[in-house]
Amino acid sequence: MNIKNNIILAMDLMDILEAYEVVEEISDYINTIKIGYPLTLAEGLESIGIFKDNFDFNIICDYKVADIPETNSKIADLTFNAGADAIITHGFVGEDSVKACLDVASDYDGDVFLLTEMSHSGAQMFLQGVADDIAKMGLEMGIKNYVAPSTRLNRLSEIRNIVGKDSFIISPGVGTQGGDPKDTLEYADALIIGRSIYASNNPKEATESILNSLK
Ligand code: O7M
Repeated sequence: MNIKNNIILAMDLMDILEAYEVVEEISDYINTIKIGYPLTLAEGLESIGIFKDNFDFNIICDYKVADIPETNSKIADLTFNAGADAIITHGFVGEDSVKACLDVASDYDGDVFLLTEMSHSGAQMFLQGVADDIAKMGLEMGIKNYVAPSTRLNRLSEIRNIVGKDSFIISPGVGTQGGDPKDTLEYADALIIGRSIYASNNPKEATESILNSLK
């Protein structure tokens, strides 16, 4: 995926008009947004089409899909049918569930991002222990796109080692959760950034300041 300035806006505002205003303000700097449950549950799957049609952005749907294969297929089908370019799936549910997302994605010529380890501290309780195996499974399945945390660079670096330099890693936890943009890009291909931009008083300046910090 071609991600302008290596920044993905995590659009977790729950009002479509507010979300639209923020995106409009920074649309010179980004071409990719991540839409998750907050906006989708508040405003519907139509949110995807609104950003796709008006900005022609890449839309990554962060539904952290984690169900049995049959249910994953339904979720992925609805998501791509609504205009998404990519869907994010959990890996801990196992190969058959992840494959269900891959199969639907290929029908739509879409992408799947495999979530390995998460950025919050609770991820260390259970998920961290299997994250390397999730990454290895992804590699064996031929998956090219991964999500790994910017809040623990040692873990991000380890996951990069596993998936290799040809894989594409996007990394959340930058800014508000403590991850550093420049350091993260040593290992990741793009940053997922939410509140540091959309909750700022001036999203455009906030984005410019992040871009300056990357120089
Ligand atoms: O920059 P923030 O903290 O406001 O937002 C981070 C976004 O990334 C938000 O949408 C989270 O749901 C998401 N995220 C994490 O913060 N940590 C993770 O481990 C994984 C994700 C994510 O995007 O998963 C795919």
